[in-house]
Amino acid sequence: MSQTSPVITVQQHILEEQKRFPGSSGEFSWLLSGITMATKLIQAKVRRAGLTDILGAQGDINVQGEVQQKLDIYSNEVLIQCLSARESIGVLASEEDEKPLLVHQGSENATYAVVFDPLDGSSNIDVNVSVGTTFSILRRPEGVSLDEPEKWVLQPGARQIAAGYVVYGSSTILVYSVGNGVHGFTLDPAVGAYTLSHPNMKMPEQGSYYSVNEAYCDSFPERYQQYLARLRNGDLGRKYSSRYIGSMVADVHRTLLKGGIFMYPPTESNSDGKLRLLYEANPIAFLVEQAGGTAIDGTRRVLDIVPDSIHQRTPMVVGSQVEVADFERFFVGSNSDAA
Ligand code: AHM
Ligand code: MG
Repeated sequence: MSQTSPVITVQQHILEEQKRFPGSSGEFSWLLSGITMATKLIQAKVRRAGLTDILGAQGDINVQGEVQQKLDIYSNEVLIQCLSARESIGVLASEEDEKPLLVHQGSENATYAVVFDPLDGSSNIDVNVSVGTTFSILRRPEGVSLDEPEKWVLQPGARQIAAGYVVYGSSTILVYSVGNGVHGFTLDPAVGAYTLSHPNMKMPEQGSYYSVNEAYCDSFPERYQQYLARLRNGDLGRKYSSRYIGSMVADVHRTLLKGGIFMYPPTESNSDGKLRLLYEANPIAFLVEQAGGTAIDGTRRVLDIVPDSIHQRTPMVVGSQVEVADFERFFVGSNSDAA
């Protein structure tokens, strides 16, 4: 950024974006400010992990069957506290909670559901590796009442009206879209403001990294194994290098900036992969498409999947156009898709 560039905070940006919606009342920007506030509180705790008694497992197992870290629980509570005070929000659905929460301020007229993974990659917390938060915003479907919270969130990702993530990495960055491009804001810790640093992010058409947990390669369906061999062999016109952090948000953020492909395929023990459709795959797919990339579940567009349960998982293949198109083209007609 040159010294003469104007400083644009995320709040200013959201207000500008909102002008595109005629008659908008400001409640949507108020909602997003709840997310920015919560993620600032989470990042403050993440930055002090190790100094405070916040590292390690809480001892409980969450609805996904995974050990909850103390920071998972803290992040979940902070998001719920910051968002349940926004009267436009009726439903909150978290990866950490078994059922969607009908927030008590939700008036009859509440319009939005917010779906989130409060702390993605939390098994990496204890070793100072980047973690993140993902969020997705949906409008309450026509005719659905306040006592049917599941129906608020069981919608295909194509209906998201906004989505984003925050990476708590070497700096804290918030990346979001309301369907008008993807924009990144780096948190300036000196003033506590998210400031526009990556306007209108576009994925390169092709990258040179692939990102997948290769330790599971033998249990991927054959087409994934063959595709990885194509990347390694230079069949896409270049030799690929591998990068895998094990925090989806951080792996996807790199893929968004540098191009390439991120995959979490089906495995023998997990025929739908590991990542959750509502909390992880949908917001990421929304952002990747907005940035010019592609997101599929191996065969279908992620955003077209109609969910039937709130914690359902999906395989994920997301990335630059060239890599994902090759995956699709090379395997058209392949009958080796079974996990
Ligand atoms: P989490 O939401 O419980 O943290 O799990 C999701 C994480 C992703 O961030 C990451 O891509 C994946 O789990 C890593 O899983 P694996 O260790 O099987 O590669
Ligand atoms: Mg997660």
